[in-house]
Order: sequence, then structure tokens, then C-alpha cells
Amino acid sequence: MLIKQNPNGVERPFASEITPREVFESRRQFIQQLALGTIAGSALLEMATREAFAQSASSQKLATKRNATYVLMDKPTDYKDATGYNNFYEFGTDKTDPVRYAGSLRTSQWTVAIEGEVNKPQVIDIDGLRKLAPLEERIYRLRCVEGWSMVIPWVGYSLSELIKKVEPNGNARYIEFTTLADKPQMPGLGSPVLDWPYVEGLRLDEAKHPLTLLALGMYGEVLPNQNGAPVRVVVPWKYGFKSAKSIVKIRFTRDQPKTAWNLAAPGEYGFYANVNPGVDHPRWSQSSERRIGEDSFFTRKRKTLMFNGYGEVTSLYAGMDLRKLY
Ligand SMILES: Nc1nc2c(c(=O)[nH]1)N[C@H]1C(S)=C(S)[C@@H](COP(=O)(O)O)O[C@H]1N2
Ligand SMILES: [Mo]
Repeated sequence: MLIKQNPNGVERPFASEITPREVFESRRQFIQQLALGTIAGSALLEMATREAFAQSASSQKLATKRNATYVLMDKPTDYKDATGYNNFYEFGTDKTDPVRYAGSLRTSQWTVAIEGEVNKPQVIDIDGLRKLAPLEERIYRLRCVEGWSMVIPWVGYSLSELIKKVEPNGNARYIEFTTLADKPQMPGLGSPVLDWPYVEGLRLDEAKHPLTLLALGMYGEVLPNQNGAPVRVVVPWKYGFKSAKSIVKIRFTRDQPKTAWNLAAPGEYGFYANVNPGVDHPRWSQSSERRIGEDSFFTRKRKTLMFNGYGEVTSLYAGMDLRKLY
């Protein structure tokens, strides 16, 4: 990815990312209370969302039930960081471009076409997707290949619910996601940084893994445009670029689909893109990460965990050399 470095090579935090001591103290207390079990899960969600509602009074709330299987000890990233520091190259390559320019994305009348090796190809609208399965809240870590991470309470359900409904046939081995590419709505398409549209893909067993989320919201509300409204996937054990935003097409295929970042730089971004602290990016180490919001000058980086800490996916890769198939 396009990583900008300061001339002196030192990465400096934004002023807004330096946490005042009171905030740090209250966070520490929060973690302690969490460890003692004195904060209930719903309170956790409430704390995460309070700021969200304050920020966007017009945003639409989604009725969800928290899935207790996917709760983390990590404090959710502040809403303003999760929605203000983004990669969504269709709106520009700077981290603040998506929040500034994604307002032009029209998310009403949105449909997703399901095609390819399925018995029941169909076009589903967002209302249909919202009703397809009960909406759950799941708190996932997201690790960007660039070396930063966030903790986001998503709203959605396992992609496997949708996969069941469309009935893949015996030829289906992979699944391809295509993002909207519409120049009038997306100023970043004027730049040749990627081959548009943004495409991503998963092996079918990865797509069916319960962790793979079809996300329709975050922080209890519909997805903000800059986070991939109105529908995206979230694959938490893979680098963030696998989690395609603003999806308009899902295609089931026999052959491994091409993917946007692999096309742009095959030596840097593989098809699998599993988070792996043991395999460095050719231009930087992947062994640690900075958690957005806690990365003050004095905060140590966190160790990156194999599969981003989601060890339950290990068996999907039995017998594969994950150094070669990065
Ligand atoms: N369509 C599209 N999807 C995308 C991207 C993009 O540029 N375009 N960036 C990816 C990258 S690199 C990351 S890290 C995540 C960021 O998701 P977030 O902004 O919701 O945290 O989105 C991924 N999905
Ligand atoms: Mo990323």
C-alpha cells in the first residue's frame, strides 16, 4: 500500500491520537472492571455507541443481539477513529479522504447480484439482506496490512447464511466480491492506483467459516459510507484489504478469482493474506502493530498474533505452506 513516511523515518502520532491521562486512567479502570465482570456486555456496547449517536444524530439504528462468542477484552476503537481513519481508495488514498468524500455515495436502492456457480442466482436488496438472518453484534479486531489495527463492533451475520440460501453447486470453489465502481460517486476512481472495480475473493470454505461476517452496520447503526455502506464483508483473520466494502456483486467460481491488490503488487499482496507475524511484507515487518487510538508516542506497539488471534481457522490451512501462500 502507499505508505508515507516522515523524512526522518519516525512515525509520529497525530495530536488527536495522544491520549490524555484522564482518558487513559478511565480506560484502565474500564479494563479492570471488564476483567472483574462488573461491566455487562450491553454496557460495553453502550459505551462504544454513545459517542456514535452524538456524532451522527441522523444515522439509523439497527436492532441487534450481541453474539457472546465474539466479544473481546480489547476496548472498542472510538467511533470517530473508526469512521475518520479509513482505507477506501475509491474515495482517495489519504486516510481522511473517505470521511471527507464518501458523502457522495448513494446507498438507497442498492442491490447485490449473486451469480455464478449457484442453483439460485438472484438479486437481493438491502432490506432483503437485513431480513435474511438475525442481525448480531460482533466485536472483531481488524488488522490492516499497513501495520495498524482497530477493534470494531460490527452488525451483521455469518456470510454462510447467505451462501446457504443461494445453494452453491458442485463447481463452486471460490467466491468473488465486487465493489461498486461509479465515477460520479467515487472521486478516487480517477486515479489509476488500482484496477477498478475493487475485487476480492475467498476460498469457499473460508467464506463459509462462521467468523466471516456479512456486515450491514457498526456501533449499532447502519454502516457509515466510509466504512463500506450499505454492505461489506469482514474477514477478521486476514489483512483488512480482504474485507471488501460497498459490495454490488458476489460471484461463485471454479477458479481462484483475481483480486485488486494482488493484481497491483503480486509480490506484496497474496490471495490468502492471512495475518501472519512470521511473514514480513517485502517493505516492512508484520510482527507488531499500532492500535489506532492508543498509539501515543509513549505507547508500545502490540504484538501481532497469528491469524490476528483467530486460531480457530488454523485447520482451514492444514498442509499449506503459509510462507509461500501468503
Ligand atoms: N472497496 C474497497 N474496500 C476496501 C478497501 C478499499 O480501498 N476499497 N480498503 C481495504 C483496507 S486496506 C482496509 S484496512 C479496510 C478498512 O476498513 P475500515 O475503513 O472499515 O476500517 O477496508 C478494506 N476494504
Ligand atoms: Mo488495509
